[in-house]
Amino acid sequence: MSEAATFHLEMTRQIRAPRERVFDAFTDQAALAIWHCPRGMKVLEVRADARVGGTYRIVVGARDGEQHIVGGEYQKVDRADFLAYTWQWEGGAELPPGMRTLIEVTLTDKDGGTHLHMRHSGFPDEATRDSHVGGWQSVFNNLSDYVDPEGSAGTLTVYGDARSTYVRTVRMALEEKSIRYTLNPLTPRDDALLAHNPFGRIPAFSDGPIAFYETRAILSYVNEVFGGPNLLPQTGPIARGRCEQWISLINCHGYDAMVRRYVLQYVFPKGADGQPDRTTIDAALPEIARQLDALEQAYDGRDFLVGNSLSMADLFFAPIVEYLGMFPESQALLETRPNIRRGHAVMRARPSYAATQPKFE
Ligand SMILES: N[C@@H](CCC(=O)N[C@@H](CS)C(=O)NCC(=O)O)C(=O)O
Repeated sequence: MSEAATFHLEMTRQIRAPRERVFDAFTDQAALAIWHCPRGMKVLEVRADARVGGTYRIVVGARDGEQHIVGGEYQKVDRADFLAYTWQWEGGAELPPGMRTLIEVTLTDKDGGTHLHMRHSGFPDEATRDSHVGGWQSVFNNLSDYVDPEGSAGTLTVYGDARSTYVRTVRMALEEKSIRYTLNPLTPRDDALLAHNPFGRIPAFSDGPIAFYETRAILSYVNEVFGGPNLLPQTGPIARGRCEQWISLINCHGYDAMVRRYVLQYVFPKGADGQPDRTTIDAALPEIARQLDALEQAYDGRDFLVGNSLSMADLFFAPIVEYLGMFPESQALLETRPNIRRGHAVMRARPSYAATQPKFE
């Protein structure tokens, strides 16, 4: 190893699986083929002879077709406590050509599961070391999904009250992609939420240590790293731009008028005698009508807001339309907008809609 190579990174992870199972996931070829790559990539080839002096080679494919190839030699294999192996990228894109780094994995029993400590040493500089952090976090998310009896529900959490339209948008996206997750029903008033979103809004989202807030950002990540249907239009830049336009309209104006200044006035009435505040509602209605007009035209005889298949735009809009269908003035606005009603009927029929139906006590 190079003398100048003095930088290392250390990572820990609590994994809900027995130590033997975690250890074997590191050494078993078939297991490595399933988990040993960052989210959104695929292990294309793997060969592993996990004995001292044995070697391994893993070929990882990215979505864009690029391949990343890593290999090395096992230096210590103590089942199920400790594993050390060299790590060398072929091609030299991630590390200077030929540079070998060392990985040491220590497993201990903790809290009924396994505490994983990984030390990756031998980096030539801080920047190269730091460029490996996100990759390892993502790889260990895959490891956790693989060994945790809950699968990805042990790794992925959506934070937020199921009645929130934005929370439902994220949950529907995960359902559309058939991804298991855990819902932690924090409300915007929960102090605990601030640890996940400093602005106190829901939803927030975490994939192990990788965390996001803002619904569009969460969807971007989910769409890119998980398989299943692509939630962005695949028919070119005009369709993708249009999808972003409808999402932005909803985020910047639609939610404010339709939900905050209309629906929530009925749900949490703040007017005289506990009645909804008429002034706020009456001011919101013309804006809602204009927004619905634009969205009505977007369907243009089709079932979805953009093109002929579901996109993120539909996932943002559907939970709001559900609420608009519950109150008198918005019901009347929907009556005269048949495209929105037809689009919503199509959304209502989707399993992702039923699976995320909020309960009202
Ligand atoms: N821009 C945020 C908006 C999220 C948002 O406003 N969520 C609502 C619930 S649907 C909320 O947290 N409201 C509480 C508040 O405004 O204090 C996103 O896209 O996630």
